[in-house]
Amino acid sequence: MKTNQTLILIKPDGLKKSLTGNVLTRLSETKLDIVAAKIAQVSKGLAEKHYSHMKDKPFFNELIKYIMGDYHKKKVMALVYWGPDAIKKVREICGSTNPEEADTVTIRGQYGRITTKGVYENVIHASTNEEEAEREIKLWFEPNDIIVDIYPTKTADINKKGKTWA
Ligand code: IDP
Ligand code: MG
Repeated sequence: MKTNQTLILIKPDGLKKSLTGNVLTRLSETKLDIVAAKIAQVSKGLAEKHYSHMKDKPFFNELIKYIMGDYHKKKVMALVYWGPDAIKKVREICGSTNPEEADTVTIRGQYGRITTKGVYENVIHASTNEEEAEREIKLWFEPNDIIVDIYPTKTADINKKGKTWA
């Protein structure tokens, strides 16, 4: 087992449906540590960076609107979970991308749906592998927001406080 970290987003449909508590309770089954958490509003720039690997998909524009909260609430909850096999354990409890194919006891199987426009409203995002986790965690969080040292940092120039990603 390898200790690693993963970015989790409770997406706008999860917040709109008051599923935050349910999702966090399901995630606690993993016995991982929460090492960062915040509520954030997703700008177009952040949304497009987060989903940059999807930009050629026919549903890309809908996906950007979805994660920005155009259809629900304009906020997401972002978290970093850390511990043995964090990436794998969290993906397992999330279930398959398509909420109708996801095992019914997973978070996406329990709470997700497909809209008439064909968007998978699947409640939760979780990083797929270590490279994706690193890119995403650095996109969503500053080093000082995370209570463990997971990636190398450098001290920012004297005009700025704190650390930045090295
Ligand atoms: P993942 O979230 O399970 O890692 P990705 O392939 O990275 O799945 O897709 C990112 C997000 O894009 C999904 O969570 C879902 O919201 C949306 N998505 C993925 N594939 C489809 C599709 O075929 N139709 C509609 N939406 C999709
Ligand atoms: Mg993905």
